[in-house]
Parts: sequence; C-alpha cells; structure tokens
Amino acid sequence: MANVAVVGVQWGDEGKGKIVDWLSSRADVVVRFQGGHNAGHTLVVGEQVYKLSLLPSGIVREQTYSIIGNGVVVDPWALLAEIERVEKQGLHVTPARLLVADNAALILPVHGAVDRARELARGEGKIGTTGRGIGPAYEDKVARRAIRLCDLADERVLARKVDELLFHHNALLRGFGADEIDRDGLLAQLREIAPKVLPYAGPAWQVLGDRIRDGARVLFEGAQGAMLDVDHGTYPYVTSSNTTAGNAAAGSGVGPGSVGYVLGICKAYTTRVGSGPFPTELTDAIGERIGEKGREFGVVTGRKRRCGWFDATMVRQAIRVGGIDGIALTKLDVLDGFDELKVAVGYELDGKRLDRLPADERAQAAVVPIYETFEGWTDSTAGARSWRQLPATAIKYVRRIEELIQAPVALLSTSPERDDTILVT
Ligand code: 2SA
Ligand code: MG
Repeated sequence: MANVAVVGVQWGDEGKGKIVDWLSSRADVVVRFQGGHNAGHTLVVGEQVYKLSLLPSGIVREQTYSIIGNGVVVDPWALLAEIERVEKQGLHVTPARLLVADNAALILPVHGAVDRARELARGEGKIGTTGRGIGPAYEDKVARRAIRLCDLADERVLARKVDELLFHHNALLRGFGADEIDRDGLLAQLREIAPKVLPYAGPAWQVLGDRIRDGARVLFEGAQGAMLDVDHGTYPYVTSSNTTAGNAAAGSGVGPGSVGYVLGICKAYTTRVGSGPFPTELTDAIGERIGEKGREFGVVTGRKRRCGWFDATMVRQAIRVGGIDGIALTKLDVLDGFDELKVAVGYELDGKRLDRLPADERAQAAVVPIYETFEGWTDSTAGARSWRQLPATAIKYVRRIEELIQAPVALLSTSPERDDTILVT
C-alpha cells in the first residue's frame, strides 16, 4: 500500500475518523498535518466510542505510531486532557507512540479568548467557529510571534515571547472590552505545563522521514474539509488552515512525493456546521430527517449540523483542488427509506448555468442548485458489507455520483462500525 492522505471533500464531518481507523490497520504511522482540537473524529471500535479531537486516529491501535505534525496548532492543555480521557477508556499513550512536532505553534488561552470575543462582536455575521482559538493561533504563526512547542524548554525565550504576544493581544482584548491576560499568570501556566508536554516533543519531520525511508506505511489524516480550506473553501466562512491534501506534506515536514494516494471522504449527502453559504441546504422536514437519522451534531461543540442534498458540483471542485484519486462514500444508510433523492449537478446564477462554485461570497450565497432526481430505496443498506447486499437503486445512486464528481468511489461505508465498509473494486 502506498502512503495515503485522507481528507474531507465537503465541510468536514464526512466520517474521516472511521475511514482513517479502517485504513490504519494497514499503516505504521498516522500523522495529523493541520487543524487542531476543533476537529472531532468519532471512532467506534466494538463497544467503545472514541471521540478524538487532536490525537491522530491511529492512537486507538496500540501498534500504530502517531504524529502531530508542525502544521497543527496544539493546545497543550487540550492535548493532555485528551490523553487522560482516552487512557480512561483503556488506551496507553506514551512518548513511545505519540510524537508532537517541536516546531508546532501552540494555542494559548488568549487565543480562545480572542476567538470568542471576535465572534461575539461579529454578531449575526459570525463565522460560527468552534471557539477553540484556532484562527488566532494560526494568525500568530503567520505573523511570526507564535510560541512554539520547543519554546517551552527555554524560560528566557518564553518570557520574551509572552511579552511580545501579550503586547499584541491585550490591545485587541481591550478593544473588544474583554478581560486582558495577565503576563505572570500565563507564564506560570506555561511553566507548569512544560514538563508534561515536552516529553512528547521532537523533530517530527526527521522521525517521519526516517520511517518513510525505512519503508513504513504512512497515513496522513486531514481534519475538516475542502470547503473549509482557507484558500479553496467558502471564504471567509472557513477554518484557518489548508485542509486540502497539498498541505499533508508541508504540514508534516516531508516532500509531496511522500504523499501517495489521496482518498477523499464524502458523505452521501451534505452537512455543514457553522455559518456560511450552503447551496443544497434543506431547511424543511427532509433536512430534519437526515439530521436525525445521521445524528448530525458537532463532536466538539454539540452544535446541530445543517443538512442538505449531495452537491456533486462542489465535490467535483474539491476533487480537482485536492488532487483526489478516489472517494470513500459514507453514511449511505442514512438515505435509506426516502422516496426520492436529489443531487446538485450545477448551479444557476443570474440566469447563467455554472459548473463550479464561484469564489466571491455574494455569488456563493446566491447560486441556486440545479437538481437531478433519483428514485430512493426501501431496503436497508445499513451494515452492508458487499456490493451485492445493496439495493439496485442505491447502486445507481452511487454510480451516478461517481460519474458526476469524476472520481471513483473506492470505499463505501454503511455504518459507524469499523467492519461495515465495502471495498469497491
Ligand atoms: P474554527 O474553529 O476556526 O476552525 O471554525 C471555522 C469554521 O470551521 C468549521 N469547523 C468544523 N466543521 C465541521 N466539523 C468540525 N469539527 C467538529 C466536529 C465541529 C463541532 O467534528 O463536529 O463540534 O462543532 C469543525 N471544526 C471547525 C467551523 O464550524 C467553522 O465554520
Ligand atoms: Mg468531525
């Protein structure tokens, strides 16, 4: 098996956790390369349900080595809390099986404060962030004032960096009328957490590169989805990192040649959590029904996800910008029992037909989907483990999607369970 990058092609929550877990049985190393603890990956293994945010999904398999790459923004408190949580579920997390890039930028309490204060100030126009400080932490990284994991090892550097950081952020917080951050308090917090997280820190690029050279099979685990990509997504209603597979290399410190096959994860319908355009959104009883059947609630924030029909135009675009080789289609079973299903095959805007989602915000909000209608199926696809177990109309739906998105469906997932996965050959 070549190295595989797994990325979402919609707005996140496509079921990446399950697919990554399924694939990680054949991987030696699982690497996260972007995002932070805004991600919510649900893994169902027998009786246990693991809800992971920052830890790579490989953590649930004892023989797998997990890496949090430099492209991730790391909240050290969230990291330790998550480690503690999964250890209570019986996993063992030690520096022998988890490495965090020492050059990863940290998320500090001030980032969460700024994130939330900003959202409050935006009011109706809010992005609908997870409030985890993701955006502000990436801003600091790009602005070259971030505190990185390695900085925790040097008291003097840390004090200087905290001063620089707070000079900037306290002015901001004052502007928002929010409480300022106390320098000595923050320094004390950082000193306290340093010995607990530093054992996990190391040169991830080097360790990963060595492993690849020695023949290890690597899984690059994306978070969120292509339409939340800071460049290619529905800007400004996006997250603050590149979520597309191009970032798998830069976000983990290897060359693009190390990323082999790119698997896009895609739900058989569409969901979105947070604000922003969503052409195929269903605000009626059908949308409600999809949300209930699909249990569409945010893993991190518990927010109800918006639901809608499959948008082939958007997914085709995500496949193009992400260089996706094949798709894993998930949650097909949620569509069981509908009389008819619709798929967006294009958009209309100002009387013109479009075959792509335009870049500007106003147009994205104004496009009207052009639908193709499909006959539904009454038989259950839940738990199907082979193509033969699927109703003919379900197969037709999947085959037409393949045609429309111009990529093969390589995997089909029919329940949250690890083994309810069909390998399409
Ligand atoms: P942020 O916090 O700055 O990254 O938010 C910016 C936008 O990105 C969206 N976003 C997500 N969308 C879907 N799933 C995500 N993870 C959690 C989950 C979300 C949750 O798996 O359910 O629990 O609410 C995720 N993370 C970020 C976010 O909604 C904003 O639209
Ligand atoms: Mg999720």
